[in-house]
Amino acid sequence: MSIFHNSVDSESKSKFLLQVKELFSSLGVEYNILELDQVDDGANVQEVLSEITNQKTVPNIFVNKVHMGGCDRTFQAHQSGLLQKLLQKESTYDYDLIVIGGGSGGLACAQEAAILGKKVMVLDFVVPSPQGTSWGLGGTCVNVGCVPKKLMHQAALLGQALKDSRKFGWEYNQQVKHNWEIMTEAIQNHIGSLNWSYGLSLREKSVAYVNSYGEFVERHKIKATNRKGQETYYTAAKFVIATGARPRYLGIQGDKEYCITSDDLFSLPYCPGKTLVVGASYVALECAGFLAGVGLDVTVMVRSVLLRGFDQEMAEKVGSYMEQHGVKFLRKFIPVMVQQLEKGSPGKLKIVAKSTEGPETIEGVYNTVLLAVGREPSTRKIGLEKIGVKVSEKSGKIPVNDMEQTNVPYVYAVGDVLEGKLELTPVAIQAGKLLARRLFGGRSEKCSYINVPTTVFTPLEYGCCGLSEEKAIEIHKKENLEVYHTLFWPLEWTVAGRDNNTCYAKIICNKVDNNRVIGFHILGPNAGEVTQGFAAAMKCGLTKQLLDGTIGIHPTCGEVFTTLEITKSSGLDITQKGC
Ligand code: FAD
Ligand code: NA7
Repeated sequence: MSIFHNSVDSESKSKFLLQVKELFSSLGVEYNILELDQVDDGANVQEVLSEITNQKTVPNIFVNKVHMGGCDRTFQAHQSGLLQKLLQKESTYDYDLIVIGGGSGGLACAQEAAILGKKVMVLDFVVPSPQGTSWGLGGTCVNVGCVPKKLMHQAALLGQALKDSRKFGWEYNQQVKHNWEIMTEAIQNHIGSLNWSYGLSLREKSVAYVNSYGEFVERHKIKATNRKGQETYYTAAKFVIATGARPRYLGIQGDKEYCITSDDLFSLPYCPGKTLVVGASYVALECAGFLAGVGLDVTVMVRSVLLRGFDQEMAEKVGSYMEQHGVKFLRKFIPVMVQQLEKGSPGKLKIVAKSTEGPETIEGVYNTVLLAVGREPSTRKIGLEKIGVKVSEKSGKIPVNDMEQTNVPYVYAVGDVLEGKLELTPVAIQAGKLLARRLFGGRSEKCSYINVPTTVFTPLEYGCCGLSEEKAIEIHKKENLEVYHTLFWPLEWTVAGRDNNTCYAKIICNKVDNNRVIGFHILGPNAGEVTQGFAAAMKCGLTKQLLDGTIGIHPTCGEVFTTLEITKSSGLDITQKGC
């Protein structure tokens, strides 16, 4: 691509050049700029240019030797798809796009690019866990993440519903117990059907799916190695890295031999029994919650705080509900050794842990030790160094600009591999889809990583959107904020005789911005369902006044947000009276 320009041009003209450069960069196009006022025969070139193109202004742009015009014409051509056609003309690559990783982000991007008429390949390969677990197409969410996690959470909720049901008149005499094998088999069958439908969907869209491990070997070229070790090479004009992340290990004696991670738990062919969960974030607490919910003896070993990064008031409430409902917490301890006492399904493991605050060590015996101590992005063994893609040394994550483009223009990345972004399925999907539309569909929308809602599916669910109270204070200062909150008692819990001062709703408002809601937090049943709608409202600029003017749906949990009156700063009592 060639752009002819004058470096001394007015600010507005330079702005045009900048826009064109940004467009080409976002499309991964390499270009040359000739500053006409900085070369000896610039004036002559300018004259010849105006003769052959009938255009006197700069920037004057050529794409693959075809005259495009100025800034406006280039953008029009991008929108109509003409620019992409011209760019493609000279492509000698096997594919327009190769996506490495067939998970949430990779599949979304590949399918969208194929819908837009591109020749696309996806490589997806699961390296078995140290325990030997592997799975099918679709990535973490479908196989070892959101889907089996939510289904196991549902199994636990049904157990609670069974207890409640007696109060609602259900009579049954059989002894109620949970069968791990039946649950796991049913969930795995459902996952199998999802794997199959992903494969079908790729075929329908003519995306080439290769079940091989992909790694870069040189510019625009990858090596794909299948299960049998056979190697095939493919080239593409553009690449998307969507390789996701895998559970981290502790690096202590016995961890890889004897411990399992979330990669193994959801297809474990036997009930894990008495379980120690190491870690205190998202994954750890969710797993601890449903394991306890299906009747197991569960202990959580916490290094520092619960749910780091989340609102700490909410995190502590999540923990205290779990504690009241049978989960034990060992706070401020880290494991130092895991030893096998007995083989079996499950066997028996001895774990030694030391205090983070002093010399104290403790020991415990468990059937299963589940490590949930964070996730390592799968970026270290995919040849990124061979093509010069920068990776954060510390985190292994890939820094990208606001268009998911790495420092190498023809290489993009989405999902869990991204540095500083959220590790959530809908985020990966949105980023992947919008990236394909920008690259091949003449669109310009970027993925917004702001006000992304999420829910922690602990026994009492925690939904949130926007800032935690700590972060809001850090950014906006305490004096500029008003926090409204209340405890509430879901109607369904009243007859069931369940805790009446446990569910909690809180919003954080920015007083100097029209009382805009900048943090939304709910602890209660169906928190995810409640949070989703309010997240849309926050995208539209929700304020306290708008919430007050919204009529609630009675009787629901969500309606509590339409009647919030008590501010935290008032110190007034928020407990619900009566039982
Ligand atoms: P992935 O979905 O991980 O896909 C990457 C794929 O690439 C994998 O199949 C991998 O095997 C493959 N791959 C890796 N390297 C290569 C290679 N070199 N060649 C070929 N293929 C390769 N998110 C939510 O939004 N809601 C939830 O409730 C939720 N729950 C979760 C629960 C658990 C236990 C976990 C672990 C995660 C959860 N997440 C949840 C997070 C969510 O699963 C991830 O954010 C999402 O899957 C990331 O998508 P991705 O496309 O970046 O990567
Ligand atoms: P996170 O969110 O990275 O949390 C890791 C947890 O593990 C956190 O509680 C850590 O404690 C703890 N941790 C980390 N290292 C250790 C060691 N060495 N010993 C004990 N405890 C440790 O990971 P998750 O797997 O829960 O979730 C990752 C993403 O996957 C999440 O965003 C979801 O979207 C899905 P700390 O607070 O650092 O003391």
